[in-house]
Amino acid sequence: MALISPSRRLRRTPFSKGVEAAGVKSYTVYNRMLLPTVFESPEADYHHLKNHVQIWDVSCERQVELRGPDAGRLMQMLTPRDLRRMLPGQCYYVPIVDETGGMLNDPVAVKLAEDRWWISIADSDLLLWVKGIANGYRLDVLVDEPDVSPLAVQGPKAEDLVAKVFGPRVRDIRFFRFDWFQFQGMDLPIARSGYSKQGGFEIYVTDKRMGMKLWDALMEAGADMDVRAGCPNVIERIEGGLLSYGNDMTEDNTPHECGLGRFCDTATAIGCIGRDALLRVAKEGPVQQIRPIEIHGEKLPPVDYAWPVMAGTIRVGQITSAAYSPDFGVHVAIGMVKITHWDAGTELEVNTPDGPRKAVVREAFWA
Ligand code: THG
Repeated sequence: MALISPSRRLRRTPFSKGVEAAGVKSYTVYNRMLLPTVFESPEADYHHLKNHVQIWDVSCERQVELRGPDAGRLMQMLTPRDLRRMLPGQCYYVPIVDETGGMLNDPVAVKLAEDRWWISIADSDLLLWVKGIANGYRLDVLVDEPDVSPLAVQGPKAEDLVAKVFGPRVRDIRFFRFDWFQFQGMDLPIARSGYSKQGGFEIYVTDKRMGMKLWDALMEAGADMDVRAGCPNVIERIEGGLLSYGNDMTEDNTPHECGLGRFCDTATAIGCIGRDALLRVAKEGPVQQIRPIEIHGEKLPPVDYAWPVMAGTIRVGQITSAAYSPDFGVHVAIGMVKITHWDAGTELEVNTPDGPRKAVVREAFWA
């Protein structure tokens, strides 16, 4: 592929210098920002992530901040997940839907205080939707994108590394909770979360001028742990069943089709936009749903269009993410499959750019 032309529209991050010094080999664009995708190779990065610890520049997980007396009310209007029991210090994975129940984003909501929230967004222009709702309903809330850039520390040695820099109190942070820490005068929320199944933390860096100071401090503290720059790894995240908005689902899909029905409390999420539409799909159930799929044969190229999934001559779904997994010895994939063919064990065929391949619906790759 050709190189990408830098410009002001394609935002660099507070950690871009560190990423470049570490020898980043490729980027993607996410929320109009650079997101590294490969350092050594997808396979080498994968093995390293599963055995050691990596520092990820995930600044592209931009925050939509809600601030003011109506912040909580607005947050509940945006998601069908019931937020009534959510406390400051908690993070929730929340589907965000439009008035038809179509997925607009699948962010992590971070409750900083009753009147202050961050929505840590996936790749869609959610800020515009949220500003539109806030203004259309005349809510008493400020909505903007603050100077906040998440830096993730992921891998089995992540806790030891983050504790070395921020102290042993990080060990007490539970999954999808955060606590506040200081770094050179900056107040930072650190959450136990991240876009991998290897465990780790996300540090929400609240002053871009401090980005490289923190990057360097983590690299230095991790020198004896084989710390490396890394990034969300396509193989590991498919094995883990982590969805990618814009790839695995779009505004054409309901949360139930995405397997996110467990994050929808349509009966109790009063005031949520799209609730009526979701009440209907929750009752009837989806007729297609996301499934883990294994694909056999020689190594395939990255998925840059939906690969048709066939049962004989009938199209019964599509593959939206796939990568060869060294640990499983097959391609692990994520696809949307019709109800008639979605049971684990169902044998199918995928029309890949390299021709037809045998495939099997799986229960999960990750236990
Ligand atoms: N962290 C933060 N912001 C993000 C992401 C993140 N924004 C973009 C993108 N990732 C949003 N999408 C996801 C998808 C999956 C998860 C988090 C964000 C995730 N899922 C876990 C799972 O499915 O096993 C846990 C879900 C749960 O049980 O609550 O972590 O990664 N800050």
